[in-house]
Amino acid sequence: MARFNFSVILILSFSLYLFLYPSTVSAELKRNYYADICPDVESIVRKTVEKKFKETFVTVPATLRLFFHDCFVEGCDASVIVQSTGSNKAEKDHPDNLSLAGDGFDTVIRAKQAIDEVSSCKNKVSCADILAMATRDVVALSGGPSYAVELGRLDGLSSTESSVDGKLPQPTFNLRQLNSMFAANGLDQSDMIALSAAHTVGFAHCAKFSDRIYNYSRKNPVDPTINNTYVPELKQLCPQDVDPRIAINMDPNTPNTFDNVYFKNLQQHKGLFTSDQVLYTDTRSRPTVNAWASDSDSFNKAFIAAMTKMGRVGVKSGNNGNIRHDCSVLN
Ligand code: HEM
Ligand SMILES: *[C@@H]1O[C@H](CO)[C@@H](O)[C@H](O)[C@H]1NC(C)=O
Ligand SMILES: *[C@@H]1O[C@H](CO)[C@@H](O)[C@H](O)[C@H]1NC(C)=O
Ligand SMILES: CC(=O)N[C@H]1CO[C@H](CO)[C@@H](O)[C@@H]1O
Repeated sequence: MARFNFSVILILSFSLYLFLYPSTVSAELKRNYYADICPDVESIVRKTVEKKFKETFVTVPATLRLFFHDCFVEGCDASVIVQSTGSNKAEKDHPDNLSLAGDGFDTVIRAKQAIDEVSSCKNKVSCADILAMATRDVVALSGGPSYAVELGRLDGLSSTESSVDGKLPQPTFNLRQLNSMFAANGLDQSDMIALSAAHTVGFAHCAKFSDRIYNYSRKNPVDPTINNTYVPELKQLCPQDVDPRIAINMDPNTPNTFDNVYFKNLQQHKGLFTSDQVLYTDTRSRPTVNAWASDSDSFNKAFIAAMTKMGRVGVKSGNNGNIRHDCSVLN
């Protein structure tokens, strides 16, 4: 009887293991994946990104956010880059993608072109890896840490608008909601806080936070966790009848530098979204915010670790992926 129970437990736990395995473990990535296939790939991508960065700073936030949205929806498989076709609305047409600025897409398309000009590299480097490398490069170009990026992802075989539903965090989220959505991607609270600091660069449309300054609650029209001196500045940049296309800097102090000022802003109650400010307001995450506000080296280390972990989410291999000939079109 005892032995019978034991084997039942073994079988049950093995089935549970098989059930959990695909979502928690991704294909092996490695740093020198293209060493024999396309040895110069990283410098080719970097040159493209540098050129694009000189043309427009938006390259930085656009590429960084694109990578995040790619990884959180169906894994880091460049499915976010696919264009909709007549019959299929792709991920990028979901309302949550709004302001996935064209410059992020363009960066990947241009790098792919440059790579494919080298005959030995042609159609050997995945769009998903190009986006991962370009993201590393934009972070470094804007003053953030540089890191060795893991490679070996394949491109996904599908991209649908409906797959985005419920996969991306909303700017109104509280700590519990943020933690649960990041945990679903294998990322813990520290990773979540480190990655949120991506809001040290880039822009937000007024509608994403205007409730915080005009329509917070019945009793209080203004969110009391916003700095008193910041409220009038925000109201001036985003009047109630503002053109919906207007977007403002998320980091009011150093908007064009990837730095830990994001955390200093939170300490001064200048986080733009509820989901930013809550990291300081909630005492369960505040110690991490304080630590990284005063120590940029430890923030940089945490950011690299979290980006590397995010880059492993839902990676495709074998029959689950391929290498796209055109990043915006499924093969
Ligand atoms: C923690 C939960 C997060 C929420 C709720 C959130 C939400 C948002 C929202 C609402 C915007 C403004 C979009 C617009 O107005 O068009 C934005 C912009 C941005 N987000 Fe996040 N985000 C989160 C995490 C992240 C992460 C993890 C990254 C990257 C690692 C990231 C990178 C960016 C960047 C770079 C921008 C600026 C985009 C641009 O200027 O084109 N965000 N985010
Ligand atoms: C204010 O918020 C409430 C509840 O969220 C909403 O129903 C209402 O339309 C908002 N009003 C304005 C002016 O945005
Ligand atoms: C509000 O911001 C100012 C600087 O603009 C800062 O001196 C002050 O401490 C902040 N107030 C709070 C409550 O964080
Ligand atoms: C860059 C991009 O493709 N943006 C699209 C995001 O989704 C909206 C609709 O929800 C489209 O209008 C945008 O063109």
